[in-house]
Amino acid sequence: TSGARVLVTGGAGFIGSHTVEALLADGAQVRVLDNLSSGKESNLPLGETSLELIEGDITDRRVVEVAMRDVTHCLHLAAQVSVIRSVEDPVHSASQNILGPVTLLQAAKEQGLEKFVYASSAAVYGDPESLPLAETARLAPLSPYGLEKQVDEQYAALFASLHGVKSLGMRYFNVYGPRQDPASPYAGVISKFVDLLSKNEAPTVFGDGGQTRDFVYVKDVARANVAALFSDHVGVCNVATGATINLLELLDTLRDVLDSDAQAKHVDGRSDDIRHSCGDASRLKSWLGFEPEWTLAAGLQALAAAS
Ligand code: UD2
Repeated sequence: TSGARVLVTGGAGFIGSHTVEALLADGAQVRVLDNLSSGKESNLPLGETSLELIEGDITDRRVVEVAMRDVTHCLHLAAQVSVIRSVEDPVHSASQNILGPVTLLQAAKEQGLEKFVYASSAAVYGDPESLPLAETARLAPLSPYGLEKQVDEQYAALFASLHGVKSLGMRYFNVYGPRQDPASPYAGVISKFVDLLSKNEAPTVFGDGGQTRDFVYVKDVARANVAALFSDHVGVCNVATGATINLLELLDTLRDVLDSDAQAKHVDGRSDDIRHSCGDASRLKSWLGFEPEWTLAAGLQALAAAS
């Protein structure tokens, strides 16, 4: 990593800011491009001399050209991150989540980057036919957001064959950890439950709570991103643990961690909800030599301590 000059778009956001910290700790020079629509300056150690912040939008070609100057690697995370908003305003979502990556890929080609790593999502799979989900599974996204990520993967593959841009798309499963704002449009169930239980308020469970998810701690995701930037592997890769927990078990664990006895309210299930999700993590391990360091219990403890 030393000698690397890395552009991180969305670096002031949840996954981005943890990855910026990991890159700085490894000795990289980091430039963040963020429009601060959901990211925050306070997420970044802005006093560090190896860190620079450019405030601007990924769909602005001139801004992206300037941000890409002298860069050797790029991690593209900036996006319209809300699945719900992608349904309500698919035009804005496509502009950020399709034109954004295309703008970055074109700049990556012109800059001759060593590696372009970008955020995809488990949302590309839709409702799984069988579990765990390997990267070869059928893609059937259920939202504009998921479709945008699928299109991004196709653009990245095309830029590889047309122009030799080396890229790796990271299909994140359910990421949790500090700095995921419980009030934000992309807040996951863990940040909401931690927020409510720590105030001793009742969380809401959609449906019977038997839904299962593959939760990945954000510091592990940050390590996977760094490994991806400096690996020769190209294509797509799940970022998952291969293990799952259901919502009722999650609530039990959280009650222990937070010393709360708040009972959940059950309401009707979300019509768009997926029952079970679990990622096959074998490619993550074989390609990136990656094993999660954070058990769910340890991650929840750390999140509770930071909240
Ligand atoms: C995740 C991703 C989303 C997309 C999608 C693709 C997060 C935050 N979201 O959505 O971006 O990639 O996967 O499949 O990682 N729930 C409750 N009560 C609440 C909130 C949620 O019961 O207050 C349930 C919800 O119905 C679902 C589960 O918890 O069964 C997880 O919900 P989520 O919103 O954290 O994430 P998910 O898997 O829908």
